[in-house]
Amino acid sequence: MLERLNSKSLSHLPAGVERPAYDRERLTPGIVHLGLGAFHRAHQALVTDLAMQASGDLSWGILGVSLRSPAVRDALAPQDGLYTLATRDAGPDGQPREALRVVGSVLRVMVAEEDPNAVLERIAYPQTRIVSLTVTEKGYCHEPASGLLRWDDADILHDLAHPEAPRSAIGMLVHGLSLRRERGLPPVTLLSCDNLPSNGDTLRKLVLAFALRVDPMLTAWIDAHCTFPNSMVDRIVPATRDEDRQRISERVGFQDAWPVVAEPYLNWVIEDKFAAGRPAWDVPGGATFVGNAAPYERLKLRMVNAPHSAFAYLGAMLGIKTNSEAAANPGLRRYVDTLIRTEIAPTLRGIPEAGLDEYRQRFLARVSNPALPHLTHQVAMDGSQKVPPRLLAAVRERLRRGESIELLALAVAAWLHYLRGYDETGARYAVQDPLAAQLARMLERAEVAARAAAPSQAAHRRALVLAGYRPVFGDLGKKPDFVAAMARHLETLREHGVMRAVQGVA
Ligand code: CS2
Repeated sequence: MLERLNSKSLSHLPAGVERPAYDRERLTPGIVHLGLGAFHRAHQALVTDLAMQASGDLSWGILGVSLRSPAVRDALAPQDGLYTLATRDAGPDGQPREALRVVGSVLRVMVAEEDPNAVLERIAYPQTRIVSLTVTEKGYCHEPASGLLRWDDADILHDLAHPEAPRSAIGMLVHGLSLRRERGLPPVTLLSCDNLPSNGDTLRKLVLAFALRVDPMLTAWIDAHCTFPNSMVDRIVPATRDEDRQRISERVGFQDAWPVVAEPYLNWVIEDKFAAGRPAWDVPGGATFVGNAAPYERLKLRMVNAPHSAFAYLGAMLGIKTNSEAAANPGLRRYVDTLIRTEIAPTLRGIPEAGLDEYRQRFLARVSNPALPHLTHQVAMDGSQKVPPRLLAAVRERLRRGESIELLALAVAAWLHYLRGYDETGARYAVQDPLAAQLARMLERAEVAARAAAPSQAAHRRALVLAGYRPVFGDLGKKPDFVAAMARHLETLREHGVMRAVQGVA
């Protein structure tokens, strides 16, 4: 039985394992991070660790917050916040290779549900200068189609009524900022690192909308003093499996209850708009600062996330477990490659064709990484939040220009088809989505409408109901070309399956 990884282990790690070269005893907290999942620990926590090591400025320790689950806290508390980041790919011989670094930037993990007040106090702590977030798309409690805060969301309603014990990230930020203002403390930077278009601007709008219901003076203070840089993060980070825990612990020589596994590629682009300073994140292997991150986000959502979702839905329907297996299926790969070249890349005006081509090839190589089992169902989850920014934004633009949406529409139809909850092998799975109940009702209504229609009209009626679901599709349900494409693709998927559907378009 291996000893548990903790501060004392650092000087006993095997030679090949990188570790923080600074004195962790001297670390002080500067960042509160909401959503301490694998994604954060594979980028921001790592780059903060590298930045503190390179600059010697140890005032950027991270106080991590898990919103609900105590699991990460329970894993990392006995480890003094330490964990291993393993970056994996296949070497030239095709065999997996893996580089390890024990990351030292996380000081402590808190669980908001257990003690929301402790989180508010930390946001309102004098030394806190950045509050960052990776709470996934659904964590913003906004309607995907319109970007507006969902005032009917149970957590948002709760947080308006209970300022002392918020549950949502938005409630936590606003009530924490309110305390800062009351105490006369300086403003902070609110940094979203989630996969949303203009994530900083989106967060700003949601925070200001909520704050307006709390106190108009607070809204004015936040607006005048806090900053919300947009950022884009690109790194594939699958969920950690037990075999990763075991292999990594053995290699590190200490038991690590929750290491994180990622691809070697990392691209983090941030707008340099910080209200109260920032770590020297622009270290080698770290972030790039730019004036405007929106074009990078658009590029990434469309050239990485859209095809990722396409592989995930179509692959999952074929009963394929991982994205790399989906990308190895010649029919799926041809379809996704054609989708990127003919319908996605042309929407990214202003970027040279050669650059887009390189981006496409790199994405296909990354998703094919055989040493990184990333489950199709992991990428497939939360489709109601992911499909609008990844696929529907491009659909809208192309329709406006009178351009074909045939391939994009197949990826959207694949999501709707996925919602049925069983694949082509007959295996059932749970649809994980914050709007799962509403989506299930929508599917039911669509089937009722299809059954009530004449046989030649059934597919169209079904598509009308589905595309009419406004929280996801907005006004697209009123576009005849879109509804017709949904009807056609859904019919092929239902009657003939995924392979016929992809062969029909690419
Ligand atoms: C994936 C992303 O789970 C998903 O929806 O598409 O998490 C993807 O791996 C990252 O955005 C890559 O940067």
